[in-house]
Amino acid sequence: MEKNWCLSMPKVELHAHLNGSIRVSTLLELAKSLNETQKDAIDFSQVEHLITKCDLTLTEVFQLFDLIHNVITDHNTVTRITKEVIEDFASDNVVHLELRTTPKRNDSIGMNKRSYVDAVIEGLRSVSSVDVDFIPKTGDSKFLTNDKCNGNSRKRIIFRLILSIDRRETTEAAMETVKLALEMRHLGVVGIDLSGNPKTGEWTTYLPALKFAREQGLNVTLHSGEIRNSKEIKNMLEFHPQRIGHACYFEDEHWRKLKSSKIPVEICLTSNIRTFSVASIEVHHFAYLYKAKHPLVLCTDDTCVFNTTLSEEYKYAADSFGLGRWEMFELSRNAVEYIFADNGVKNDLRKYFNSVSKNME
Ligand code: 6MZ
Repeated sequence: MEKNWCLSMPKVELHAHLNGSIRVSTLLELAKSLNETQKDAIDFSQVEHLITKCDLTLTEVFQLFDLIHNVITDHNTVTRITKEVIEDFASDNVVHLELRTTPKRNDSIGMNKRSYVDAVIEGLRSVSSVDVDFIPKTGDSKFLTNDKCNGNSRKRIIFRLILSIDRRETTEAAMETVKLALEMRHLGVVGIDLSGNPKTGEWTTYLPALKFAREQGLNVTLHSGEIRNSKEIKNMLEFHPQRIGHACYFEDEHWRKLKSSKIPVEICLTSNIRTFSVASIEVHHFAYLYKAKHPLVLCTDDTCVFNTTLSEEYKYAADSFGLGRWEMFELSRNAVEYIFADNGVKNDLRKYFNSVSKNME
């Protein structure tokens, strides 16, 4: 499959972590300058080493996240990386982006979860090269399909935010994130994600916050089965989230339950292969779920950490599983059905995909 064709196809990104999607050049620039001003604050050679390493174990991935978090510590930097990440996804022809991030505290500079998310919102407000729609409106949205807005030349992207609970957090911290998401719904926060090192923490710790999120009408997506943990996968499926991320170590009983519940799966091919969560692309569960017509969506996970783009993920799928242009386009178009939004936004996206479909065969 030609790279340029995958680039030109409109795409929907539903599983991307903000700090894992930082521009490589920005990460290196910030790490270098931190290393120059405070030598002990960061090991620059370690950042360079991990960022250029082809395959990273999950342990190394989480070491890299710790290094990234050592660099992204203040509001201005959070704002900057958000702006750049949105611009990068828009350049890749992503027309709907649900970005997720873990609200963080940094007491030394007065950062709390709320001010962290405010800095993210500031970042998306500051994007100027692309038109960004992030305030949910009731009724029909015509953001992508209304040609009168700005002529045809400027790119447009619908942006929504998902707040992540890190598996290192306590029940109280998880609850604080859910309450924050509820307060910020009018600013485009649409859901809650559970992520973080899968070797850390217990399902029961986050369950009260996840239940509360769902009771209050927030969408929930869970990282599930990145490592072998049969009991947790079972519990997660019983919780019935709106979407599931990864699903690598699912066993027969989990597949049965997943398929009967029709929970859409966010598939991150490069991430799964690079972290050895799936032994090889030939045995990746994408093929199994695709053949079964189970709802799924291709995603990047962390464009910086895994050195990928959504176009490259589509090309990887097409080349690995022998799919043609029309099948790729349909895969991309179907993702619209799994976004965390009401019919107003979905209809806009459906119409948009229909309008470009004739160029996609
Ligand atoms: C689990 C992951 C992840 O939230 O600081 N994260 N959690 N599995 C993965 N697959 C490799 N990739 C990213 O973005 C970085 C954070 O996202 C989660 C981790 O908690 C990581 O610290 P934010 O913007």
